[in-house]
Amino acid sequence: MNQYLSISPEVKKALDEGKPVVALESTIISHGMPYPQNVETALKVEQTIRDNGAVPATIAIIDGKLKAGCTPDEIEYLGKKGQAVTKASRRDLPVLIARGEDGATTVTTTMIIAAMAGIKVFATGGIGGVHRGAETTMDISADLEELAMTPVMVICAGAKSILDLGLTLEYLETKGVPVIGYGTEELPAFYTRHSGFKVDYRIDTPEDLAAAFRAKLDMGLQGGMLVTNPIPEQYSMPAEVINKAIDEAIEEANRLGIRGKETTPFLLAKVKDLTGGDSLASNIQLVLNNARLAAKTAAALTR
Ligand code: PSU
Ligand code: MN
Repeated sequence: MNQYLSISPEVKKALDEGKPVVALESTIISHGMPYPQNVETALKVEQTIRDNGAVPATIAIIDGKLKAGCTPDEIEYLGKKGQAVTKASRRDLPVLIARGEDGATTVTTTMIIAAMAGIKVFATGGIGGVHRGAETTMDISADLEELAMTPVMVICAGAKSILDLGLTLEYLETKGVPVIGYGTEELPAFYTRHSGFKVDYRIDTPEDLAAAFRAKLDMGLQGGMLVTNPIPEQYSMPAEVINKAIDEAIEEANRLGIRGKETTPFLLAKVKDLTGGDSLASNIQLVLNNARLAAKTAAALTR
């Protein structure tokens, strides 16, 4: 185990005893939602994981330590500090760690730290992907490369159509990442259950998700697995409303020349502003829904 990794006592005990553990990211806390809803949601997600029989491990970088398992005080700190916490992807780790700084972990770095700690299942809201216009900007999230190399199952609600969903699926196919629809053959688009794109496989139970991932691990095939879990119908948003907001957000980002790591947080915040509180409420519900599935799947993996 490396000297930079710090596993909380509760998470360490669960892992040692072969109990189910679910990793959670912290970019969604510091950059994905406003304070104090971000902290409330993060704590509620942890509780949901406990209620469904697993131990939550919120992952973050604090004072140059890779944390697998944050305390409620640390979650409060990350939520309150918000955008002032560096959004940390794979390329940010060396300097942040050497300087002893803080970092909010994206899907990429949450997978890296989960794998270091021995955690196999990770629940979040949405993943990064191939951005619209990537054929000229080359803006492709490091999340896709991480899914190709790190053995963690990521349970999300699909990807937002701030991305080019078709190209995102092509990229994942090239990289050999299985894209599973939970109870659906269609890729969900985060706020809505429908995207018009097909997933690779439909799987209907946590046991079958665990079996597929177990087979991948047993074969020694590198990389993770992407599970897309549609937002519950009653919390989904009308497609016209959300798509209009996304188109407007992308236009504004282009007009302002937003680039690089700022693009995703800018688009997410803009979409939230344009749709009032509605998108935030949906966002919270879909994360809770993913936490429930992740806890059950982590439990099935330990059997
Ligand atoms: N997409 C969302 N919500 C999020 C993110 C993406 O719908 O919170 C965050 C995640 O942490 C994801 C990161 O890993 O943004 C991707 O950023 P980028 O596109 O810069 O790789
Ligand atoms: Mn990017």
